[in-house]
This record gives sequence, C-alpha cells and structure tokens, in this order.
Amino acid sequence: MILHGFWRSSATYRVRIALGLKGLAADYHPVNITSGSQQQFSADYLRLNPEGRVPALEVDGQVLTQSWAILEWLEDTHPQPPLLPADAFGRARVRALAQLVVADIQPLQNLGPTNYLASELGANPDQVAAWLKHWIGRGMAALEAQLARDTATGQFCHGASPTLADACLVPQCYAARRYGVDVAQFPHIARIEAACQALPAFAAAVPERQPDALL
Ligand SMILES: N[C@@H](CCC(=O)N[C@@H](CS)C(=O)NCC(=O)O)C(=O)O
Repeated sequence: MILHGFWRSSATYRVRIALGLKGLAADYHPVNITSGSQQQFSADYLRLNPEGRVPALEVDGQVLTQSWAILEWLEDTHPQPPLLPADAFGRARVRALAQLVVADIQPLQNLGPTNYLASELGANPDQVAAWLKHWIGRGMAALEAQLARDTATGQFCHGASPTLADACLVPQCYAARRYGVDVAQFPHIARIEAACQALPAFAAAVPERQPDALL
C-alpha cells in the first residue's frame, strides 16, 4: 500500500490513524499541497486523484480516494480490530459523528476554498481567520453537543474503544488549534482527544512526526 498525503492534512491524518489502529503499514509518498508547491495539481498526482486533493491510497494497482471511503475500505478488508460498532444504530451514530467533521467542517477549512476567499473574493487575512473560527467553532460546538447528550459516548466517541469517529475527531482538533479555536471549551471533545492521544496509533500519526513535516 502507498499512502499519498501531506503531514498537516487532516484527511491524510485520519487515514494514518486508521492504518495504525489496524496494525497496517503503508509506504508514504508526500504531496506538498502548500501554496508554494501545489504538487496536488501535478500531472503525476492528478493521474492518481483527478480532484487534486490528498489523500490517495494505492493498493495493488488500484487507487482509492476520499478519506472516508478509504476508512470504510480498511474496515471492510481488515475487520480486526473493529472501528465501527456491531449494531446498525451504533454504526449510524459513529458515521454521523464522523461526517459532521468530514462533510460539514473540514470542507470549510480546506486550503483551496480558503485561498479562494482571499485570492478571488478579496477577503483580507482577518476575514479569512474569522471565517475559519466561525465554521470550525460552530461545527465543533455541534459535535460537542452530540457527544454530551448521548449515553453511548464513552471514553471514546462511541463506547470504550476507538472508532472511525475518533479517527476524524483528533485531526479536527489539530486543525482547530491551528486556526485559533480553543478545543478546551469543548470538554467532551478535549477529554476524548486526550484518551486517543494516549494510544500508540494516534501518537504515531501526529503530523509533526511525519517525514515531510515542515517544522
Ligand atoms: N473529502 C476529501 C477532502 C480532501 C481534502 O480536502 N484534502 C485537502 C487536505 S486536508 C487537500 O488536499 N487540499 C488541497 C487543496 O484544496 O488544494 C477527503 O476526505 O479525502
């Protein structure tokens, strides 16, 4: 398996966590998506993912894109340890928590759209920062409320072992801090993040520990 990604990409970070939790190793091919490099739009990378976004996972000559599809594929093909609950309601809950991050928050903090705010719509840096804080703060407040109201929330997002929801929550906390959103204001999220970070798979996936980290 080859994981094409970027150290600070939250979508790539999700996949690193899930690979680690499954005990799987993948070769890592960095794709520098910063404005100065934009390797995601190189002809070579666009052949892997015509959308020009990371991550992409190459498996036996096939290319998987979209981090959520990759997480589900990992779960389908490597069911142990399970990262989705056994019951259908539980699976729906985990998917809903994860999609709050994957579908509702992350697209609004992504580099391409936020660069567009500045370059095409004339937003100044303060306005871009306000956009990021607003949408991340609003999304994470909703996630916090979901976790707070439900007895299915445990040491982790769902019960006493990590699920795909945790693999999405932790990278979102990382992005929130990067854009100046205080994670401590969300007590359930902060507590679950700490529980995750204590596990080796999460610790190994931290962006600053990746070979392409631009520190
Ligand atoms: N829905 C996609 C989102 C992928 C995505 O937005 N990736 C970001 C990094 S986290 C990216 O490649 N951004 C580069 C760009 O927008 O040009 C997924 O989950 O894989």
